Order: sequence, then structure tokens, then C-alpha cells
Amino acid sequence: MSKKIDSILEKYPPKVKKNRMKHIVVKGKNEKDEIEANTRTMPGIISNRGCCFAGCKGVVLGPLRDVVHIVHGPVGCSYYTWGTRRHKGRSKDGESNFLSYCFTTDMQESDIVFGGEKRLRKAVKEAYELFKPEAITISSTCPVGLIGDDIQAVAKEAEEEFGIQVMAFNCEGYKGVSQSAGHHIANNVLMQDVIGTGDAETKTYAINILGEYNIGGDGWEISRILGKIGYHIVSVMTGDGTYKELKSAHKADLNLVQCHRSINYIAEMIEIKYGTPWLKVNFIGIESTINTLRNVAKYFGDEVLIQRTEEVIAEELTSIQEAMDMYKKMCEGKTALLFVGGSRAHHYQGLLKELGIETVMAGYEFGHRDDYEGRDVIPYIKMDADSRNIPDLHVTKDEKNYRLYLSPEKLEALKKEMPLSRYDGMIKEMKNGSYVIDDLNHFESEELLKSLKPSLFCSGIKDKYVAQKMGIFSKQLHSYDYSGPYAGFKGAVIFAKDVSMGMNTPTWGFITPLWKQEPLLQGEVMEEVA
Ligand code: CFM
Ligand code: HCA
Repeated sequence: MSKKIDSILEKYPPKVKKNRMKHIVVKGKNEKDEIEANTRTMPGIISNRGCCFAGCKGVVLGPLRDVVHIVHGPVGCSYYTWGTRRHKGRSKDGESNFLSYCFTTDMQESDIVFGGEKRLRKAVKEAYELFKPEAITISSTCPVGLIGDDIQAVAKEAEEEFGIQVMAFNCEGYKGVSQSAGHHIANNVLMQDVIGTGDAETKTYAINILGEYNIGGDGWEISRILGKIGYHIVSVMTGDGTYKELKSAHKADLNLVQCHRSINYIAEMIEIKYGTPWLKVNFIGIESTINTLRNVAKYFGDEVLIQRTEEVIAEELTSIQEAMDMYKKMCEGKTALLFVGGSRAHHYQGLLKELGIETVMAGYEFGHRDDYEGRDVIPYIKMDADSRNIPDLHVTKDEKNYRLYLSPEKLEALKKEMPLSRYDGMIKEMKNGSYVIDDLNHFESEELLKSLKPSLFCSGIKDKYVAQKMGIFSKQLHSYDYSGPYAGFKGAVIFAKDVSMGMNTPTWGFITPLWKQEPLLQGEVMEEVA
């Protein structure tokens, strides 16, 4: 494959080696850059992946701020995901915001033995009476599936009793192979039970933003720019989003898809059911943001809107150029490794390039082949037992609410000019010779950090400090390490500042990597003395 990769692979037992080889691509080395993804991590490997519950409750549902999200399970799953993802929310006009709370049934041993439905019923009642939320979600954790609590029945009962929507999600952690299964489960229920049930008025240029979770305030910067141009944001899925707005999402004229992995199911289903097309966007990086804004304006095709878009772009660029130029001088020529969930390892490559930083390796924790290779590959993806376990929702045209904003001919013509209903994936935009590694594990990360010696390792909490103990600056691309926003124009400057400072601090020169230190214990193998 390549010397660096071979030296990693040769440390594995044959079965593991055979498996891992399929998850590694050296761009341009073979005729086709095919990668295996969304398959089980081999037992024993220290993976960074999370679970189905994390993808459902933590990622997709959690940011809806006017909903009480009850976690049915022992306290840990709820507690350890309490605020760590940094999806921010701010209530407007007296609306509720429950984001700072942590709701759990706190199951005990007796509930595991005798069943937890009674406890769940009580928790839903208590939450309703105390908070009177717009809706309640119940997400199950592993033991709930194992003991067979009927959370759907409890939800139905509560719905009748309290007169609000109570949605149950069977997103037990062990389902599927990663967070990805949970995204799908959450998408299905929101599509089936929420989207399409509202009738809010929309204004001109009505859009939804899908797959934007307002981490570190990203969504606020994106909304600022879109608002300045003149768009009406009907709903955001789901960063700083509300159940109330989500209900009328079918009334928008266009869906913008930021994170394809976590929300592509809803984007597809809305198009089938209501006729609204989706556009793949990227608000990370200046060029990507500009391209996105131009594409959206072109979709609506109004000359005044196109003109306004150019004015806003020019204005925003003027305000950030000087700072970006200064930071670029501090970053130019450096290299980065990127390993993040299912979209950011791709989205950040443009921004890094704008700062003169080259991405030499990138990988997703749980992306599917289409996130790497583009959606054209979908018909060729092999279905395995793990994927078959995740229910697939099939929707049909809603005759009453189906609406085409553009004629089919106009839409087809535009598809040639912009990524409408299309995502070309990460690999295509990467440089020949760069590494693409799926479900990178801790052993491989350490080996690659040693051999590729990047100045920047963009990853998450599980391996950040491993890299830093090696003397390599690590930026968390999940939580942004308490910083952000990183999206849009203003966000690009904050990111540039954070990585410039991080890479250039003299701290790294004072650190001796562990493997260069004297071992704490020393010994030698000796012949047995009789
Ligand atoms: Fe989408 Fe995300 Fe991501 Fe993701 Fe995540 Fe996240 Fe992520 Mo952490 S929804 S795939 S499941 S962009 S929580 S906001 S940072 S792994 S790259
Ligand atoms: C998750 C959430 C996570 C974890 C981040 C990390 C996030 O996968 O359950 O490992 O640093 O963004 O908070 O992806």
C-alpha cells in the first residue's frame, strides 16, 4: 500500500490486517478509490466510535430546545452526554429552552430485574407537570432493549393523557455499528410524526438548514449571513432548533444540507413527499461559504437576491481579509491529520487550505461509502446484517402538500451547475497520495502521528491528549475546545486564530514524547540459571 501503512498493518494478526486494509485508501494509488465503511469495528480495537443512542438522542434530537428529552436508562448515558457536544441554544420571545437540563429515569437494579416502564411513566408525568414542554422524547439505552420495556406503549399512553406529542426512540446503544444507526432512527420518527404537521406562514426565499447543530454557535453565524442576504429560515435541523418550527419544515422552497451523514434521510424523504429539493452546502471555509451562497441565490434565480449576495460577500470579505492574511503567514506550509465523525473531516479541508495547511490524512469515524466516494456509489453498497437491523422508512408523495418550486426542466439544468440532490464525497477533493482511513483507531493514530509528523491533529476528546503528549497540537473538531463559532466568515477568523496560536506556541518544544523518554522499568531477557 505504502511503506508507512504497511508498517502499521504488519503489526496486526492476519484477520485484523485483512479487515483494516479495506478501510485504508491511498488516494490515486488504485484505479478506483474504493473504501470499506459503516461495518463493525473488530473487537479489541480501540475505536473512537460512539453508539446508536449517541447518534439519535445526542446528535439529532438533543439540540431541539423546546422539547424535554428523557433518557430511559441508568444515569451514565445521560450524564456523560450532558452539554459535552456544545450544541448551543437560545430561546426567543419567551419560548422554552430545556437544553441546560439533563433528564433521565436513572434506572436502578430493581428496574432492570422487574422492568422499568413504571419508572418511565412516572418520569414522563413529572416532566410534563413541571415543564409543560411542546413535546417529549424518550430515548432508550442498551438495558432497555435487553429487558424489553415497551417504550412505544408508554409514549402512546402519555400522549393521550397529556395531550402533547410523546415520541419514543428505540435507539439502544448496541444497534448498528456506530452513531450512524441512531441518526437514521431519529430521522425516521421526525419525518413520520413531526414534519408536515404544522402550517406556519413562510416568506419569500424560504429555506431549511439541515444537518447544522449549532456547535459552538456555528448555526448562529450561518443564520446571520443568510438573514443579512434576506432568506427566511423556516427551520434548522436541529441546532438551536424547535419542534414548533420543525412541524412546518415541509413549507420551505429549498433544503440546505450541511452534514449529509446525519440528515440525508430526511432530505431525501422531504423531496419525495413534498417535492422540496436539497442542496449540499458547506459553510466551513471562506470559498465554500461563498460558493454555497452563490448556489442558493442561483437556485432562487432572482437578480436582486443575486446582487445582494455579492454585496454581502464583498462586505464580509473586507472585514476579515486582514486577519486571515496575518494568520495565514503563521500557518503556511504546515500539515494536518483530520479524524472526525461523518462530515467535518471533509468540510474543514478547504478552510485549512485557505490557511496554507495541507491535509495529508483524513478519515471518518462512521461515514458511509457515499460520504467518502459520493452518492453515485449508493446502489453498489453491500447491505449487511447490521444495516438491515435499522428500519428504513418509505414515504410517498403527499398530494395535498407536494409543490415544485422550480419546473423539472429548470431543476435538471441547475443540477449540472450545483450539487442539488448530490454529494460527491470527501475523496474526490483530496490530493493524490494522501491517506483516507475509515474508523481510525488509537494504535493507527499514534503510528501515523509519529511517521507523518503533522503540526495539527484535528480529532476529538478521546485522542486529543495522546497527540498533545507527543508534542503535536490537537484541535477538537467536535466541540471546538470551548471555542467557536468556526463556520462562515467570522468563524473562519476564530478558527484561524485558534490553530495559529495552538501550533505556534513554544509549549511543544518543551515536551519530550513518551517513547523518547527513559522507560520507568528496565530489564533484560536472560538465560535461566540452573
Ligand atoms: Fe454530522 Fe455533526 Fe459530524 Fe455527526 Fe458527531 Fe458532531 Fe461530528 Mo461529533 S452530526 S457527522 S454524529 S457534523 S457529534 S455535530 S462533531 S462526530 S463530524
Ligand atoms: C458523540 C458525540 C461527539 C463526541 C466527541 C468526541 C461530539 O459521538 O457521541 O469524541 O470528542 O461531537 O460531542 O461526537
